[in-house]
Amino acid sequence: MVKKIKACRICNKEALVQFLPLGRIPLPNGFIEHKNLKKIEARYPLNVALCTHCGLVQLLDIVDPEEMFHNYVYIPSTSKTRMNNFAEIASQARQRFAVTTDSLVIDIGSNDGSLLSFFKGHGIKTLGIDPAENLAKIAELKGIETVNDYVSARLARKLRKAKGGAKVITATNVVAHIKDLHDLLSAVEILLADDGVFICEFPYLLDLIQNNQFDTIYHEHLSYFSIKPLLNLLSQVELECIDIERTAIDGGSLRVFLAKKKNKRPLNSKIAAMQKAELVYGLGSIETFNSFADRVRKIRTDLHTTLADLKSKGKTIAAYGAAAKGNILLNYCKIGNRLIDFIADSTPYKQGLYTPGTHIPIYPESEILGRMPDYILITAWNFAKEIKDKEKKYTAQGGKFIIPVPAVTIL
Ligand code: JHZ
Repeated sequence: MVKKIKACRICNKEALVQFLPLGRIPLPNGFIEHKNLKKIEARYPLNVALCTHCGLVQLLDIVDPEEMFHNYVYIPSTSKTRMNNFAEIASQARQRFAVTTDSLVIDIGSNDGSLLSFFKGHGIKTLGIDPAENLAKIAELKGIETVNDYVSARLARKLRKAKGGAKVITATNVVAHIKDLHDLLSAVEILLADDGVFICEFPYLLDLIQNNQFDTIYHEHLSYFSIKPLLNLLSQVELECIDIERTAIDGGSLRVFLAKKKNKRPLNSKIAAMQKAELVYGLGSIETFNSFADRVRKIRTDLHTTLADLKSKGKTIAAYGAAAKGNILLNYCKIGNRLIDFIADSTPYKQGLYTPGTHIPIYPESEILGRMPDYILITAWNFAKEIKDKEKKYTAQGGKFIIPVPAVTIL
C-alpha cells in the first residue's frame, strides 16, 4: 500500500535528501464515522525530501492512489474564493486562447465539475476526468460529462480518438497528486489540439517555504514545484512554458501555461526572473529547507502551548475548516479533541464525521454562533479572509480567531 521511492520523479537521480519528517499520520481526507472511532486507524509515513540535483521537493513514501481518491470527500464548491478562482481561469482561457462553442475543454481532476461549469455555461464542449466515483456521478448529474478514471497516456489515446483535440486542458491542484509526471504530460500532448494550451495550477514551493505552510505537505501531494524542476521536466517532453503567473489561491500558487513546442511560442522572460528570485532566496540549498523544518517545529510548540494555555484558563476552542491540511496540522501538532471541541465545515460529506487521527466532530458552520466558542483556530487558513468575512457576528460577540501560519497569531 505504501511504496518508498529512491530516485527523483523528474530527473531520476538518487539525490533525495529528507528535511522534514512529519511522522506517521492518517490520510488527510480519511474522515471517520462514529461507529468506527474505536477501530485502529491506518497511519502512513509523511516524509518530505529535496532532490539536490533538480530541486523537486517530493514525498518519499507513496500511498496507493486508490486508497486516497476512489471515494473523495473534498469538493471545491464550498469556497467562494476557490469558485472565483475557477471563474477567473475559465474567463482568462476563453479570452486569451479563442475558445469558442466548437472548442473542447478538458479538466483533469475535474472533481464535481465545478471548474468546467464555467465553460459549460458559455455553451463550450467540456469533458472531465476524475478517479473519484462519487464525484464523477455528481458531475454527471450536473450535466458535465466525466470519465471516471485516472488520467494516463493510454486513456488519452482512447479519448483523443473519440472526442478530437482539446483547445484547453485545465488541471488545478492535481499535478502534485500524480506519480508519473512524464505520463501525465504525454497524456496532455495526446489530448491537446495543435494550437491548444494546458493550464495547470498548484501551490508554489517558494510561498510554501517562505510562509511556513507545512500543512499543505500531505500524502496526496507527491510533488512541490518550483521553476527549476519544472523546466527540467519540460526539457524532457514536447511541451513548453508560454506563460506563468503567481496567484494568491491556497497561500500562493503558480498558474502555468504550456503549449506544444512545435508552435515555437517564445518563452516568457518572467520565467528567468522567477528562477533567479528562487536562487536568491536559497531554494537551491538544503540549509533553506532545514531552517524551514526548524520553523515548523517552532509552530508545533507554539500552537500546542497557546491552545493548552487557553484551555487551562477554561476557554472553549473550535476550529474552522475540516481541510486536508487542517488534519496534518492537528495530527503533527498533537491537537485533538481534548483541546478542540468541534470543527465547523460547510461540506455536507464531512459533517457528522470525525477528523482522522484526532477524532474531533465536524459540525455545520451554524454551530459557531450556536455554541459561541471563545476561540476559533482557522485550520483552512488559505480562506481566512472569506471565513472572517462570513463570521462577523462571531467576532462582534467577542469571539477571537487564531491563525497557525506563517506564525501562530491570535487576531
Ligand atoms: P481546502 C483539498 O485540500 C484537497 P484541503 C486537495 N488535495 C487539494 O490539493 C486542495 O483541496 C486544493 C471548508 N470551508 O479547499 C471547506 C468551510 O467550511 O483548503 C473545506 O472542507 N467554510 C484536492 O482540504 C475546507 O474548509 C468556508 O467558508 O486542504 C477548505 O479546504 C470555507 C471557505 C471553507 O482544501
